[in-house]
Amino acid sequence: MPNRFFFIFGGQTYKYKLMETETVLITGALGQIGSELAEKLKSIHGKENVIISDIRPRNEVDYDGIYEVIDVMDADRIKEVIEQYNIKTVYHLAALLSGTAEKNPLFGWKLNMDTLLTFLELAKDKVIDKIFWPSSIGIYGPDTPKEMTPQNTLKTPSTVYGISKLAGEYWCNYYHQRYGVDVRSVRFPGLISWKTPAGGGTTDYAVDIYYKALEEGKYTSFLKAGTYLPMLYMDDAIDAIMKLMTTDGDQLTVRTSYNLGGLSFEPTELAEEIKKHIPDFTLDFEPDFRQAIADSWPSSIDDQVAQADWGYAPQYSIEKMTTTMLDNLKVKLAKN
Ligand code: AKB
Repeated sequence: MPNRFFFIFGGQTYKYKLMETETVLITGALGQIGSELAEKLKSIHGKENVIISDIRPRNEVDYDGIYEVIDVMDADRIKEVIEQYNIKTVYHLAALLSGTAEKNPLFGWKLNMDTLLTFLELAKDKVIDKIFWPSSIGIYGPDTPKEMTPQNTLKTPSTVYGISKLAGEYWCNYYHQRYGVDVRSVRFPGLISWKTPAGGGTTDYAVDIYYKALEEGKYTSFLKAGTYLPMLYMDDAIDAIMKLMTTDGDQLTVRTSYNLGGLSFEPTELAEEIKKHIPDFTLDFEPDFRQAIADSWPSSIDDQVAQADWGYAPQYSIEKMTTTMLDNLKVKLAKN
């Protein structure tokens, strides 16, 4: 039987159902989200029940637990691993992000789309029970209201990443409506964390800046001053995944993907926070192709639906995030 406990926010009490122990698979697990989600899931399901996968050979991977090499384009290999471990829930994180996908649009589309369909088909055929799949603020485009972008509004993505995430959202909804597939999703903003560097996104500057602040005392941003984007600290992102995945399915009113807000800042504001810790830190700007992507995205997000349906409640401010990033990175960089 699953455990239950209660949490309170905004004066309301929410039931937070802990997961029954089960065997789970994470794809793209060596990435920014996967490396932290794996630790969280191990603490819930036990090390022996969390299978992480990525494309790198085992001997190049420093991980305490079960690791399987999976090329997510290989549907037979995915099925083999799922059957071998009797996996019931999949966190399908493998994807090309906005910057990388623009360099190879057709491959970006194929990787992001074909692999999602592989898991949706497995759920339709009842091989697996449940899927988590991240969407992104990249689904929005220049026609979208920029401030406090609502859950349902105009979406005209201008990147292949955004197109693939938007199509993926509609596929999730389709498989849920037509076949009853339990697939759940959130639209992540830029994610900030210290354990694993970000890889290939438009929001990556907000992670890179901390490394360079500590290593060199200066940073050259690939986005201009004044480029406000929605951002979220990783602990809040992992908490959101766990809350969404442990909510009773009948409480979920959105089966495309939930808007997630959190923080909204631009490079100069982040630099000012860093200067409180490293007074000589300097920031300059050399915008590249990612500026156009950032300009097409919202600057802040309205996430009232996620709050109402499953109690989304991020905790990190820009101040708390900056202190946490710098304290942890100092230790990490000293070890390297
Ligand atoms: C990216 O910048 O591509 C990602 C995202 C916002 O989905 N971090």
